Amino acid sequence: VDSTTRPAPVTIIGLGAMGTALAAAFLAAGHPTTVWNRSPAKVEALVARGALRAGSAADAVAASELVIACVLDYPALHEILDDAATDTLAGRTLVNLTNGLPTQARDTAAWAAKHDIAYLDGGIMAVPPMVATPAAFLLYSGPRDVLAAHRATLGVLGEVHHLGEDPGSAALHDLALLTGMYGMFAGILQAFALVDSEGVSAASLAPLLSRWLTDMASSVDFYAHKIDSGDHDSDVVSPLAMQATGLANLAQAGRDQGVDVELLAPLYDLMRRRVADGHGQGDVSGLFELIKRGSA
Ligand code: FVH
Repeated sequence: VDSTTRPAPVTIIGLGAMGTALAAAFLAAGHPTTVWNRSPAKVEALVARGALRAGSAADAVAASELVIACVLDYPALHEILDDAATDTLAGRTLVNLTNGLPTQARDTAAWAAKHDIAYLDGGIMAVPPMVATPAAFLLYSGPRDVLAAHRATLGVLGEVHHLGEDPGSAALHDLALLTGMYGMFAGILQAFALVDSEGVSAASLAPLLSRWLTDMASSVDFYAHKIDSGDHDSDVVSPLAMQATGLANLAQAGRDQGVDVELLAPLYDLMRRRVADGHGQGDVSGLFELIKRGSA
């Protein structure tokens, strides 16, 4: 907001861990902030910090031109908005930061268009304590002019990334980023279990694991280039056959120690198939060719 503009009013629907963090961020930035939650008790702490209490979802919607919803899932969103609040939303902007499927985002955009509601779909790439810090970024998709009109306000929450006019695009990218994150979580937990089997604490492995994963994050750009070019067999630093042997060792070590290694079993199977297809000297990025065919 520039010095001539007062912070715009904003309504937050859904005060779980994330909705509460969003509302707190707007309050801290001086925005008149109206809040509503299915379980009314969750509004109290925010009201004590200056938030305006709405008696119903429709009242919350009526309080601001910009309405931000962040609830568990799309069925919850529609449960809240479809009856009481739809008419009130007409002529306003709904920014939906609820996690969901691209198809749900597109269906909700169609519902919004039918009711004259300007609609942006979004994904929050932050956990609640990161909201409104430089580490937070949010993905949006939907009409460019709608985002432009509210960019300054939405910028309070974190860096704004517009992924195009297709309303499903933010959800698609959100799910892709979460896919990468959960793959990493699986590896982290498996690593801790392996050292635990020999009495090594998680805390003592953590600095080494953290450093290694940070170094290996450069694989994202390295593999992206190979995947986009379709060439997995040139400029190979770590051939797949060698990696398959290493992966077999870590699976065997786990089994020897009584650790459940099933999380990594599908990856090992993919590697074996790719090697059997004649790509043993190719890169691990080549597994993408098996995964994308859905033949895994
Ligand atoms: N918290 C996180 O780390 C992640 C970060 C990235 C984005 N996600 C997504 O944000 C959405 C909300 O997540 P949350 O952390 O706020 O989730 P909860 O604390 O579990 O709160 C859920 C809220 O949804 C309300 N709710 C659930 N079902 C209904 C329903 N049928 N009707 C009305 N409201 C409903 C719930 O209300 P209540 O239980 O307090 O009455 C909370 O307000 C989510 O999509 C994450 O994937 C968070």
